[in-house]
Amino acid sequence: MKFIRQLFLFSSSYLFFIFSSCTNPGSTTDKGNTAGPPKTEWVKLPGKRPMLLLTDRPINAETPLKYFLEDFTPNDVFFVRWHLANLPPSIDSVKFRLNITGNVDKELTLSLNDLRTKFKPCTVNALCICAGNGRGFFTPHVPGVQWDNGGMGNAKWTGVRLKDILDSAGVKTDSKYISFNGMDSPPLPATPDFVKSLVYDHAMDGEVMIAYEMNGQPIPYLNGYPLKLVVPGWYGTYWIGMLNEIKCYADTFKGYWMNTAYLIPKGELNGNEKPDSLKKQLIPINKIDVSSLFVSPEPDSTLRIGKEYEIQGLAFDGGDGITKVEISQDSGKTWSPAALDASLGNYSWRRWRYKFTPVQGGVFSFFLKATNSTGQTQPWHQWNRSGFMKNGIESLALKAE
Ligand SMILES: Nc1nc2c(c(=O)[nH]1)N[C@H]1C(S)=C(S)[C@@H](COP(=O)(O)O)O[C@H]1N2
Ligand SMILES: [Mo]
Repeated sequence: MKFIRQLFLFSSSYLFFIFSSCTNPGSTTDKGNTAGPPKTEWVKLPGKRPMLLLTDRPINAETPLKYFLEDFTPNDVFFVRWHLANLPPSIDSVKFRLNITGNVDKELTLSLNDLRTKFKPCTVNALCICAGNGRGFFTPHVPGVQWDNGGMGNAKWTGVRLKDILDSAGVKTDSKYISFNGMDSPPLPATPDFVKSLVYDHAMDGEVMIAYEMNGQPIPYLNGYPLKLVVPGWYGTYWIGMLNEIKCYADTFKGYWMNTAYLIPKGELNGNEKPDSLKKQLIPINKIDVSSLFVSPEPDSTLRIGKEYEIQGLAFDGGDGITKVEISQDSGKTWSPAALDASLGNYSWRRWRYKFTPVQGGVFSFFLKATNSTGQTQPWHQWNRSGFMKNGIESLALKAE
């Protein structure tokens, strides 16, 4: 028997559980493609359809794989990832203010109405992917939230350019770092607040934005209502939700979530290192690596001999643009191209399709590899101690009868 948990956000940020004995609303095959721990616990979060629960305090929940057959991930199944359990019980859209302080000519306090009316709106299609997405597939196993492939989503983000906001505060040109903080807070004073930073040039590149809409709707509470920093092409850890504090520094910004957590081996392709010889030099995680995955048919599907199927999936990178997706049916000796859907922009994921007709019974194994416009592609094996940036080549085994 599978359970759905109802999770309510209770006053002053306590969570309150009600266990109900509903049966599993989705297929039991929503569990990723290769190994990895199967997720069998479903959760009904406020404003969401049933999703797969990873942890409940703080809330972490992933998107069932079947929703990745759409160009954009619906807001009500978009994955949820928080580090700190204390979320404000409610946010007043009229009283809410975004503050810009620090190394600026004039500190700014902006309402949501100011953002919508005083600045030029902009829109980008972009993938938000957790750095730890796919961590559950790492061998050897690494600690951390054990995501399958559902710790990501593609959305159309609308808001204002961060550059326009910083310019309007008169950010000083000797600024080195800009930091971003949201309204979530640690339940224990010993836990550092979740604050991230970007170097000045990146923050001012005209692409980083402060979004107030996701897929044409206000950002859902659990995805960071009312404002989310959108850092196209970079891992989700920088996409600060419930954003209400931006600070400019003439000096270096230092903080636990920049200098201790979310680090990857320096100068190594795909963040690679070996369990028995860990790299000594580490740097903050940054741009999304080239990767791809199978979405359909799901791994334990049985195909009919002689029938034509369309294998479908996704490929993405940090914004250089996916140019090629290939499938191998002979363990990588030869590769054939999959058909790419039209590009939705380089920061979006790109869907692909591959026709396959099983001519006889048995098990068919497929391997998948994406390449981007700079020629970067995926390695056979990828590993690091934190389970970040998963991009080892995926396989899919399908049975035909
Ligand atoms: N304020 C705040 N913003 C945050 C986080 C957080 O814990 N607090 N988590 C980050 C991480 S690691 C990810 S992957 C994305 C996830 O965004 P989502 O929950 O909207 O899918 O939010 C980022 N923004
Ligand atoms: Mo993340």
